[in-house]
Amino acid sequence: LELADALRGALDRAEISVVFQPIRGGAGFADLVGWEALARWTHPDFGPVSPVEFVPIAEDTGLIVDIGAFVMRRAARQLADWQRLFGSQALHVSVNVSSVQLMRDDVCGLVAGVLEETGLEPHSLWLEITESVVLDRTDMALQALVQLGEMGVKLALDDFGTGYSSLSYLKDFDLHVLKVDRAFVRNLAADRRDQDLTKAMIDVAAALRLEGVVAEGVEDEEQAAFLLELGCSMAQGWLYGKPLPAEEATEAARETL
Ligand code: G
Ligand code: G
Ligand code: MN
Ligand code: NA
Repeated sequence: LELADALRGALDRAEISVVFQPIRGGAGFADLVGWEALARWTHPDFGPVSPVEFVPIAEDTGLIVDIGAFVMRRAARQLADWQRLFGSQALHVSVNVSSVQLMRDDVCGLVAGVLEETGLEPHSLWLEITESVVLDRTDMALQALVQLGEMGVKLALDDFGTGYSSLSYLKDFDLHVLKVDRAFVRNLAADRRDQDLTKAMIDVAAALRLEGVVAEGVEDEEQAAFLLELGCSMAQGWLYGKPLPAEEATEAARETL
């Protein structure tokens, strides 16, 4: 309750910031292909509050609408800077979108405005949605996803394989990317079942002719080697970089690009 009150003024007090974690692709996952934008909240008294704690509060209170719009705008502007700096239109930014935003806000209008304002190509913007979004199956959320797909932004299914896994929703709108949850990556080198399940998810993506699969939570070379062997196209995790403020993420990117 205390947190909910504190969160209410957090945007206005500039306590919310955005950090960026690199996503790698290509042979040996050697290429930087983009970043995931992640919200951070630092309260003057409580210190850093994890999004695991404040995102649900933001969703319950509706504050996620403004916070989500802030993160999207901040991420898109940063990507436009990076595309210019590194001379590559192929770099993307991936932004988490809550089901509450899809149900309560005009996300299509927000995205259209942000694209216009930054001049980014629609395919440079990835929106990460969770299975719960799709499973809510409200007409409005699904309609928004269809419309966003038509606008040319890329839709990525986050935390794939956890939650209520049903494949039926994969036919309701155009999905472009699957993100394999780090629960499957953690013991990949040792656990045969995690290998089989990860392979199955990669095969689902191939069968649906999706553009790629991002494995999350990649922490060591052994996991990366298994993922490459299984045909995974992209990877994200501490092995390649932690989520960092834009300036530090820029420095880290210089070393890769
Ligand atoms: O940043 P961290 O790795 O701790 O993220 C924890 C969780 O919070 C993840 O599930 C992530 O998707 C979620 N999260 C982080 N930033 C945002 C955001 O801007 N919007 C939404 N909806 N979720 C976010
Ligand atoms: O659900 P989502 O994928 O949006 O959440 C990303 C979360 O995963 C963030 O909280 C981020 O800090 C965390 N994360 C990113 N890379 C790693 C990693 O290699 N290992 C672990 N344990 N967590 C990671
Ligand atoms: Mn995510
Ligand atoms: Na995830």
